[in-house]
Amino acid sequence: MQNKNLYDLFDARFPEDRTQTAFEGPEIATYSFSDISEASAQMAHLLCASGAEPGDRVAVQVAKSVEAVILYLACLRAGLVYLPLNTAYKAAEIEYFLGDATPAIVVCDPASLQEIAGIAEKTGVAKVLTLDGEGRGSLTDHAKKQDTSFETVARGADDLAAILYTSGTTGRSKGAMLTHDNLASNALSLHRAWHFEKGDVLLHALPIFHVHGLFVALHCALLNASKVIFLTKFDAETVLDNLPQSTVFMGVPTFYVRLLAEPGLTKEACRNMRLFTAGSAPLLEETFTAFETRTGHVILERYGMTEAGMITTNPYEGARKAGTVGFPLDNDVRIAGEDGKIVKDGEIGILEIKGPNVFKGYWQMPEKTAAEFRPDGYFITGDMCRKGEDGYYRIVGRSKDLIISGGYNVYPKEIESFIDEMPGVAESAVVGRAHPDFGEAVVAFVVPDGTVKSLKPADVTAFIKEKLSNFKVPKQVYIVDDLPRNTMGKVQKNQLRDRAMADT
Ligand code: MCA
Ligand code: AMP
Repeated sequence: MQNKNLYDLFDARFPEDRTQTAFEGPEIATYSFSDISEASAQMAHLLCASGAEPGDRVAVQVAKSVEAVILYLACLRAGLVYLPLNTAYKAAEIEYFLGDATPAIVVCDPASLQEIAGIAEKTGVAKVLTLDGEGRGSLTDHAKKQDTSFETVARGADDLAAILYTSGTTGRSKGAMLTHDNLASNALSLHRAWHFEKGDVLLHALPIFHVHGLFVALHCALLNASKVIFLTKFDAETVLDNLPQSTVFMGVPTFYVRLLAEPGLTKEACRNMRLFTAGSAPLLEETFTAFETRTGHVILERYGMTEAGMITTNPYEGARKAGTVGFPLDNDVRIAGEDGKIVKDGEIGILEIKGPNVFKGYWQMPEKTAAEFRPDGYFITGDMCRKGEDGYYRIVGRSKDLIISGGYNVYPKEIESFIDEMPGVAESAVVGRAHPDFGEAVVAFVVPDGTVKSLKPADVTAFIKEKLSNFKVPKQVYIVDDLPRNTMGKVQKNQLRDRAMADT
């Protein structure tokens, strides 16, 4: 077997002088490339000594820190499958992920140790380790005692490197299985497409439990042996303070909306910048234009999804067009109708893709996997797309019932099912409404069943907040007598969206 371990690809590109800085930032210590390789070796030893064997999953729900990045690299080195979890997830959500993925180890914040240990016991996870936002916890305490060299475990191209859960339009979340080759091929494509060059400094403000912050941003920097200015969270002022020392910045549209609200966003602040990229949700044309006017920089919008990494990108050289996602990266794309028939150029259809970046399938869900692939191997993205006469692809909507709020995906079905279980509720419908900061906001329409006296919007919000992640909590709840339905009995979500919009 030819070794395709992704870590080895990074390691081969680390600078000859490993004392060079890999990570630094206003809230963190400075880490050299040798710090990264030694600490990841120590953690890899610890994970193995804790009983994990190649192919085992390591579930991780921790605050953003360089140690969390090192943990990811340690998992790659030990041939383990990294399973990052959004820090917003609450106990019930975590229980599902642990039960489904059956990891050998779970790493959590020390503050949630008691709760996670309880869930781990219930779901049969053998080992729980802790890591806080400052890099402290039993993980690093024990790792420090381990050897600083580790022979990276050989992996085949098709072996799993990570599982990332994506919510589903129906039923529970699905774990997208990503192989070493999926991640490596996409990272190399982006590194090339975005012209990463010697001396680039990446300003990193994204969370590291999703594809955008973990793979798109970090992989480009690691492949380039670039210094990363690593911010522990997005804060517009901190980003502006660090822009003059940076050359590349990647963000979701909300980041750009918030940066534009800062008077400090000027051409001068961006004087050393080479590239701003945006994605995870549609970038509004007004944001694109305002950013260019203020900074002189044209944001490069790209499009992707958890199951495939990045799929298309606007060109680095050549026109970057607002409202478009550019051209396919190193994957084949086609636009087809629901029936699978390819539509004519210029017509709207669903984007289908095939290539080395496309995932291996959903973890232990062969039927769901099969349902999302065409017989000839194309994956059905569920995104409505149109190829313009200029050859640029445009994402014009979604065939899947999905809301993207500040770059986080929210599936209405999950929230509706949850609200429907609330005492006093007959049924509910959840839709997205345009939101100036988050792009889209979650809004719920709730029909009471009359068993609870005067059910209020705040009751519904409180009920959801207790059990589901904050970003899934509706920004507005309407209590209504009934839901509009068509003759087939299907809820008319467009009418609900119009009603919610009329209120803004
Ligand atoms: C926080 N809140 C949100 C969101 N984030 N509500 C809706 N949508 C959100 N995205 C809640 C908070 O919990 C809080 O609720 C209230 O809204 C206000 O929070 P605020 O302080 O404004 O939020 P924040 O902490 O500043 O976070 C906003 C953020 C963050 C920085 C935009 O959401 C973020 O980092 N988003 C990036 C997501 C991302 O990386 N997506 C990539 C996925 P309360 O007041 O009740 O506490 S990868 C992907 O999509 C594909 C592959 C791709 O193409 O990249
Ligand atoms: P996720 O499931 O978190 O990987 O989110 C992937 C989804 O985000 C895609 O299927 C698209 O619907 C959406 N998305 C990502 N980038 C863009 C973009 N540039 N424009 C429009 N939608 C996007």
